[in-house]
Amino acid sequence: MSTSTDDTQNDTERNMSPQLQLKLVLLGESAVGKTSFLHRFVNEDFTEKREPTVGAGFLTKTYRVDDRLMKLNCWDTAGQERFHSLAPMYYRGAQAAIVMYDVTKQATFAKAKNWIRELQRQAPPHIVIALVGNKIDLCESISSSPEQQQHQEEEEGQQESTLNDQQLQFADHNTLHLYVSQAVSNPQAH
Ligand SMILES: Nc1nc2c(ncn2[C@@H]2O[C@H](COP(=O)(O)OP(=O)(O)OP(=O)(O)O)[C@@H](O)[C@H]2O)c(=O)[nH]1
Ligand SMILES: [Mg+2]
Repeated sequence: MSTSTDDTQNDTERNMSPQLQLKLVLLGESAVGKTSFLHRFVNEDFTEKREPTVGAGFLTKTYRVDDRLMKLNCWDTAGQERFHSLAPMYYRGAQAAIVMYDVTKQATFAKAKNWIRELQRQAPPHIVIALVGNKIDLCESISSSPEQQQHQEEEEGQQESTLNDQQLQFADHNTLHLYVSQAVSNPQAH
């Protein structure tokens, strides 16, 4: 499968209307990296200092799958609590959801679990949910330096080096796709 963004697609693709459109919504605690992940995915870039999203953002990505064009309409929600009540507007009618947490902050995983429960109660019944632990690059830098790891643990509490048993069991129990990602340098969740 080859992919192309709206900015880079060639003239032929530009003149073809997509044969399938999918709605994707991103949910998760503020600052876990939703907007960064989406910009990495769509535009293949990363901005160090990004302002928190207000309301929601919208980006599209067009895929070519064999002879068909598929357009992904991505709604990037704001994670700050004051925007929580807007979320149903964005997951209504969605075929897919990415629920994101920060692998270095356990509290953001608790928030992700709440989003999953809300989706299970209120989103379309056949929605495909992916649970994504972002900022895996921070785990790699932690494990490369024990002194730095100890310093960060003291500052931020217990660090998670990678996916822990609780996260794996929760994903398994809820039959969720579970991935890790790093918006900082890698376009693919892996
Ligand atoms: N090291 C590292 N930093 C990241 C990564 N992804 C995002 N960040 C940083 O984390 C901060 C928050 O990222 P955002 O993408 O704005 O987070 P958000 O989830 O969209 O936040 P809200 O819009 O408030 O919901 C920014 O300073 C990013 O540069 C990552 O994979 N690794
Ligand atoms: Mg954002």
